Order: sequence, then C-alpha cells, then structure tokens
Amino acid sequence: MSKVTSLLGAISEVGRDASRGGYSRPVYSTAELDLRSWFIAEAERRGLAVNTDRNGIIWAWYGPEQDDSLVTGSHLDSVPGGGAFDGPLGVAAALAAVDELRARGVEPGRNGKRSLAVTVFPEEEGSRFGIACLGSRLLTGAIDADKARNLKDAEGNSFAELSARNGLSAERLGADPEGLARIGQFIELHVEQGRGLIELDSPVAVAGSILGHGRWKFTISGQGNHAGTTLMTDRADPMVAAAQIILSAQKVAAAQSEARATVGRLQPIPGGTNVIASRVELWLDVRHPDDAVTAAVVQKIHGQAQIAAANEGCTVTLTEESLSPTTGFDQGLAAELQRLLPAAPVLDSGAGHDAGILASYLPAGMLFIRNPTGISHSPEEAVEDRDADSAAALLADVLQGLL
Ligand code: HGY
Ligand code: MN
Ligand code: MN
Ligand code: MN
Repeated sequence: MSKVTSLLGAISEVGRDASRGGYSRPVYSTAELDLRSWFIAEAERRGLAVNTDRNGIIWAWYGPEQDDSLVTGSHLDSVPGGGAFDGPLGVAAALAAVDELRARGVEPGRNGKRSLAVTVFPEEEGSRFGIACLGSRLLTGAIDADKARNLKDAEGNSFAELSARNGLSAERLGADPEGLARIGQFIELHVEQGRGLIELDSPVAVAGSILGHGRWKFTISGQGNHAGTTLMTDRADPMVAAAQIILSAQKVAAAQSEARATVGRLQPIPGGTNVIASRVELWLDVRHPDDAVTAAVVQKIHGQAQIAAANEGCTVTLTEESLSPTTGFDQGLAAELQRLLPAAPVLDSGAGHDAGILASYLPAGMLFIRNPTGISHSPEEAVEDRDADSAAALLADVLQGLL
C-alpha cells in the first residue's frame, strides 16, 4: 500500500509560496492543475476510471460508475500560504485506502458491493473566486449557476472563463442531479484544524457538526488624495474607518461566547504608500453555532461600521457573499462511523468542508486526523507521519464497513 506520507511527499514542492510560506494553490492555478494531474495519474495507476464533470469535480471510479455509490474525497486547492494537509490529506488517504481495500481483496462494485468513487472538489477554500465549497455548491445546486459563472478573481477573470480555459463548458456549470445521484454516502477525511484531538488525546475523531459560517464584504468609500498635501482635518480616509471596523468586529465577537469574527483580507484602492485610499474593501468571516447569533453579530458590526464611516466622512456598503448554516451530519452514518471506529470521539468542526454542503442533500460524514500544532490555514499545520499513514487504514476500515 502506498503510504500517505509518500503520496504527499510527491507533491510537497507543488505551489510552495516562498514569500508567504506554506502553499498557495488557488483553483485552476498552475499549482492546482499540477495537483489535479498528480491525482489523475495516481488514480489511473490504480486502475480507477477517471472523469471530470461539468463543474470541474474529478471522479475516480473503483467499480462501475453508478448511482448510490460510496464516495470519499476532499480538495486540492488551498488558502494563500496554507498548510500541506488541508485537503490533500483526504485525497492522499483515499488513494492509499484504495490500495488497502485491494490488498484486503475488497472489490467495490462486485458481489453486491456498491462502487466506490474518489472525488476532488474545486475551489473548496473560495480563495480565488470568494465563495467556499464552490464545487459542491454547484453540484448540489446550492449556488445559482449564473452567480457562480460571474464570480471574478482579483485579475477580473470569471469562473466561467477559467472553467472554459480548463476544458469545461461555461454554459453547463450548475446543478448536476445525475452527478449527485451517484453519491449514496459521502465520507471526507480531513486534517483537524484546531486543538480538539490534542485535547482528546486521540489520533482520529468522527465529525459531529460544522459551525455555521458566512462571508461579508464591506466597501468603504472616502476621498482619495495626496498624503502630503492633505491636512488631517481635510480627510475622508476609508482606511481609518476600516481600522475601526476591524476592531469592532473583534470586540463584538469577543463579547459573544462561541462567536468568531475575522478580517483576514483587506484591499485599499489604489494602494499607494503616499496615497490616501479612495476606497477600501474588506472581507469579514463570522461563525457561530446559532445562525441567528451569527446574523446578530454581523448586524451589530455593520451598525458600528456605519458610525465609524460617518465619523470619517465616508460611506460604507455591506454585501453578503456566502452563508452556510450550522450543519449536523447524518446521525445514522455518524453512528456507523463510530461503530467502525469505536475509539474515535465525536468532534464538532469550526471549519467548513464540502461534506458540510453535501450533508444537506445526502448522508455525509467526516473523519478528522490529529494535527499536533492545532494550527491550520498556515505553514504550521501538521500531521505526524504515523497518524497520516494510519489514516489510510482507518479510512479503509470505514469504507469496507460501509460498502
Ligand atoms: O474556511 C473554512 O472553514 C474551510 O477551511 N474552507
Ligand atoms: Mn479543507
Ligand atoms: Mn481550509
Ligand atoms: Mn507625486
């Protein structure tokens, strides 16, 4: 059986980001396309039948392509400066689990067993086009196809153009009921992105739920001007308002237990050192177990943003970019996973995943693998070799039990 560590070792230089550290593998970038090619080659080497669907999701079939199959997979795109495991661990473990099943003489798609498919979803992080889990939202119809087509990256390329540039038909992007029917159950193995498994002292956990989360964009407009000729009393500086919005997001969330608010992305326009910005775009990520609290936190931050903007002689607009409710996983499947992995605790996830989108349409479940640093979306994300390699056997146990 290929070891997960050797599979990951083969891609450990793809998309390295020398300036940020870690990896930057936005969807349809050279790095992510290289990872797609790697996955397809590894899948074909295992005799899996590979195809890429209308939304750019790669399917590798062990057994005939058919409805109600058992499907496992994750993603290969990353956040900017991300870790080596967020996404690729689940994909590599799935490939190694295919080896393990074959070594055990388990033949999906034969003797009454369901077929097995390994999938790779595009744009899980939403790092290029702004909406997380774009591939699974398209597959399920959770996002309007036109809205998806017209999403733009920082260079102004639309998702439709990038899809077409990679061999897909822009017109065919969108809900794919036939593809969705292929999935009887979906299992995603993923590196844990917090400290839960360290505190639980366990190498693996079964996911209980995914924290509701959303993304909002604030656009603050002021008066662009010269840094040297404009007195402080004559300014309408959107960066000053933005600073207050970031602080208020921190304060509002800190005052609400379980809430998380993050501004990790901010874009002054035009962005010159000696230029008072005319406009600032900033993106807010808010999460909370109770969707009503998430909405209330955003509303409070928005109210304070309007005051901050007015105080600076600026205006502010807010647009909701994406919203995912708190999602529980299929109880029956979760119970099955716990039966198959009796020592695995149940752990809720503060991170979103494609399995969380699919969970609203079909029985989905997740396995988390211990991360000794408890840090993610960072070069410091880690998985011990022994935990990475045992992930394949754990996943094979689960897949064999479910097939
Ligand atoms: O942002 C998230 O929760 C996930 O890592 N895409
Ligand atoms: Mn992920
Ligand atoms: Mn992630
Ligand atoms: Mn000048």
